[in-house]
Amino acid sequence: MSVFEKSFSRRSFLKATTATLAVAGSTEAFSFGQWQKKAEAAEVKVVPSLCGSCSAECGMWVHVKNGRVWKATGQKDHPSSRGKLCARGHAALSVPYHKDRITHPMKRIGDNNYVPISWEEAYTEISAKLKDLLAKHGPQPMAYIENPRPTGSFYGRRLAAAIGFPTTTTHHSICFNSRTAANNHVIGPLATADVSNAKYVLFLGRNYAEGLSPSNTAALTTAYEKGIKVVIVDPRHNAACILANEWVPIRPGTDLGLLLGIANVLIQENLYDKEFVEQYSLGFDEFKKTVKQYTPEWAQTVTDIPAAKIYEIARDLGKNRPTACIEQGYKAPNGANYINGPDTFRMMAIVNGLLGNFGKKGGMNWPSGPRLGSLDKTKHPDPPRPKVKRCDGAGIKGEHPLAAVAAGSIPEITKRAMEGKIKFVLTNRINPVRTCIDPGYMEKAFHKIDLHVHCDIQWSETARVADYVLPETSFLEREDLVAGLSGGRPGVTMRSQVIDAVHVETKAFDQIVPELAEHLGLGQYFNFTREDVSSAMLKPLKLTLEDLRSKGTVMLPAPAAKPLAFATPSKMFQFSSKEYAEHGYPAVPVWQAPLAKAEADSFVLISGKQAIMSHVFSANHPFALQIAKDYNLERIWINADRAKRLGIKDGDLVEVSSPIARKKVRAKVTERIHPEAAWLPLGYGAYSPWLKTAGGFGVSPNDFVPFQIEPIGGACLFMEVTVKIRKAGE
Ligand SMILES: Nc1nc2c(c(=O)[nH]1)N[C@H]1C(S)=C(S)[C@@H](COP(=O)(O)OP(=O)(O)OC[C@H]3O[C@@H](n4cnc5c(=O)[nH]c(N)nc54)[C@H](O)[C@@H]3O)O[C@H]1N2
Ligand SMILES: Nc1nc2c(c(=O)[nH]1)N[C@H]1C(S)=C(S)[C@@H](COP(=O)(O)OP(=O)(O)OC[C@H]3O[C@@H](n4cnc5c(=O)[nH]c(N)nc54)[C@H](O)[C@@H]3O)O[C@H]1N2
Ligand code: SF4
Ligand SMILES: [Mo]
Repeated sequence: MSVFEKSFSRRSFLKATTATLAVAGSTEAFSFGQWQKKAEAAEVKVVPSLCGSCSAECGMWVHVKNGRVWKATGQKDHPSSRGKLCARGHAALSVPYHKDRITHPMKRIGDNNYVPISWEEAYTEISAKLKDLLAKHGPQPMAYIENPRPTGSFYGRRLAAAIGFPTTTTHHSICFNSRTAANNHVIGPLATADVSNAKYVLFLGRNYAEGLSPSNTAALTTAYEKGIKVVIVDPRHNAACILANEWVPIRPGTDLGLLLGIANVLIQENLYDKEFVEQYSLGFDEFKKTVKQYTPEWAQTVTDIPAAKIYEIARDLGKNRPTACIEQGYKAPNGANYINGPDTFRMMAIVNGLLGNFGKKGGMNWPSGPRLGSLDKTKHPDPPRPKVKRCDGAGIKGEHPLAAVAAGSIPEITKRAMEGKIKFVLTNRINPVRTCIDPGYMEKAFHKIDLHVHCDIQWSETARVADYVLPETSFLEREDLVAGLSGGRPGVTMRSQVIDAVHVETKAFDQIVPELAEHLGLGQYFNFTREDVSSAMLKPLKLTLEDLRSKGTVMLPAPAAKPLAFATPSKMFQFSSKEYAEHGYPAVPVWQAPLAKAEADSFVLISGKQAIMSHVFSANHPFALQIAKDYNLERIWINADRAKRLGIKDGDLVEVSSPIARKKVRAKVTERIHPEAAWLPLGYGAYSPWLKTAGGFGVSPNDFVPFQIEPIGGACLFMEVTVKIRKAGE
C-alpha cells in the first residue's frame, strides 16, 4: 500500500465525517468546537515529494493534515535541498488550491475566448485536426516544446516519435543553449565547479544567492566560511556579492574580452598547466598566437575593468591552480543573452583548461548519474525513429549545425511559425510567449500555428494563445516518473502524490499522452503504466517503487574515479575546433563585440532572477507576490550618477523605451550597477488576463527586446538591447 493510500485523504475525511454524523445523529457533532477539535487532532501524514517550483526539484517532505497540504520541509538526502527549501518552495504549496488554476480542458472559440469541453471532445477534435495536418503536410513541420522533467520528456518525446516528428525542444534553448553548443567543441559534456573545495573561484555572471538552489547557496556559504577567495564579475552587485571578497563590475556582454585578457596573462607569464596542455589538448599553438594581441590593456578598453585588476585576477587564478576555477554559470554572459555567448563559453572552458583543473578537487568535475533501466523493448517497442528533418534547424548544415540537438531551438520554431511553416506544436510546462523576447512577435507567430495544444496548470500567456488548453494536475497532486540525480554521488528520487486532485477534471501528463495517442491510433506505443516505467528504471539499482514512495530519495555510492577524458569530436580538449572552421566560424575564439552599446543617453537592459521568484510563473503565487510588493522588487535598477544626471530619484516613476516598447515602472537608484547597464527582474509583467494574482504588477525585460536569434546555439538574445530612461509623470 502506498503512503498516499494510507493517508487520510480529504474525500475519506468528508466521507468519514458524514458517516459519523449519520450514525450518531448527535447535535454535539454539529458544533464548530467539536469539528475544530477533530480537525486539530487529525493525524499528520508526511509524504515525500519534489518541489515543483523550479528545475532544481528539491526533495521535500510534505505534511498533510485533513487531506490538505499543511507545510513542507527539505529532504536531507536530496542533493539540491540538503534539508532546506527556499522561499519559492514554501510559497508553491498554495498551488493546488489557487483560484487561477485551469480546471477543465478548454477550446479557443474566437479571440481570447475559451469554452470548457470534455476530455473526450478534446482528444477527438485534436486527433482529427492532427491527422488532417499529417495527411496534408507530413510530420516535418511539427514540434514538442517543454521544460524538460522526466515524466514530460518521456511521454512527450515518445508521442512525438510515434507521430513521426523529430523536433523536441526544451527551455534550455532560452537558457544555456549557446553554452552547450560551445562546450561540445571544447570539453564535451558540461563539468561543474567544485566551489567549496577551491582556493579561488571566479564567478562570471552567476548569482548563487538568487538564481539559486539551497545546495548552491550552501556551497557559497561554505566557501565564505572557509575563507576561499571569491570574485564575482557582474555588471550588477548581485545578492551573492555579500558572500564574496570582491565585486568587479563589467560592461554588459564583454566577458569574452576579460577571458581573452586572462588567457593572455596565463600564457605570457607561464602560469598555465603545460603538462595538461601537452597531454590532453589540441590547437594550443594556434590559440597562443591568436591570444597574444589580447593584452589586459586591450581588455580594459572593451570591458571597462582596469588592466591592473585583470592581471591580478589572472595571476591569482594561475597561482592557485589547479585548485582554482571559473564558475561558468548558466546563461548570463554565455548561455542565451549576447551574440558572443558561444565564444565567451569556449573561453571559460579554455581558461579552466589552462588552469589544469579538470577532474581535480576544487576544480571542474563531471557529475556522475545512476545507471537506470528502461522498458523491455520486446514487450513495449519504441516508435520508429522519425525519418524527416528537424524543423528548427538544430544540427542541420546551413542552418544551426553546431546547436545542441537535445534542446533544439524554440526561437527558430517561432520564427518559422511566423513564416507560416509550422503546423502543429504541443507546449508543456513552459511559457515561451512570456519568457522569450518580444511578446508581440511571439503571440503573432504562435497564432499562425495551425494547431497549438498547450498543457499547463494556470492561465499563462502561452495558454492564452493556444487552440486547446489541457489542464494538468499540479506537482502535489500526482506521482511522477523516477528521476536520476547526478552529482558527486549518483542517486534516484521521485515525486509521490501528496493529495487528491483538487479539480477532478485535471489529469497528469502521463495519462493525457497515452489517451491522446489512443485517439490517434498510436496506442500500441503506450501499452504500459507509469509504474511499469519507474519500476524498469529502478530494476538495475535493485530498488522498488515502494522504496521511493517511502524514502523519497536514495543516494548511491560514488563511482570509482575515471581517467581524464574529453568527449569532443577529437576526444581531446580543443583550444581550436575543426567543426567551427568547417561551418564558417573562427576555429579559435576571437573577440566579438556585443550588438548593444550604451550611449550617453541609453543603457544596455540586462535582467535576471530574484530569490523569491521562479522565472515568471511564481509571481502568481500570492505569498511570493506579497513579498515582491512589500519590498518593491519590481523596480528597474539605475546607476546613481546616471540617475542624478537624468533627474531621477529613488522610487520615481520612469518611462523605459526601446525600439519595440515604452512602459512605466519605478526606479531603484543604486551604486550597485555599472553606469552603462539597467537591470530588470524577469519575474513580473504578467499580462494574461486570467493570471489575476500576478497581473498588473511590474514590467518584463522581454517586453523591450526585439526578436533576434544567436546563430550558433539558436538561442534568444535576451540582453542585446538598449533602452532610454526618463522621469515620467505620476
Ligand atoms: N530564485 C530563482 N532561482 C533560480 C531560478 C529562478 O527563476 N529563480 N531559475 C533557475 C534557472 S532555470 C537558472 S538558468 C538559474 C540562473 O542562475 P543565474 O545565471 O545565476 O541567474 P541570472 O539572474 O539569470 O544571471 C546571473 C547574473 O548575470 C548578470 N549578468 C547579466 N549580464 C552579464 C554580463 O554581461 N556579464 C556578467 N558577468 N554578468 C552578467 C546579472 O546581473 C545577474 O546578476 O537559476 C535557477 N535558479
Ligand atoms: N529577460 C529574460 N528572460 C529570460 C530569463 C532571464 O534571465 N531574462 N531567463 C531564462 C531562463 S534561464 C529560463 S530557464 C526560461 C524559463 O522559461 P519557462 O520555462 O517558460 O518559465 P516558467 O515561468 O518557469 O514557465 C513554466 C510554465 O509551466 C507551468 N507549470 C508549472 N507547473 C506545472 C505543472 O505541474 N504542469 C504543467 N503542465 N505546467 C506547469 C507554469 O504555469 C508556466 O506556465 O526563461 C528565460 N527567459
Ligand atoms: S530551489 Fe526552491 S523553488 Fe527550486 S526546487 Fe528547491 S525549494 Fe523549490
Ligand atoms: Mo534557466
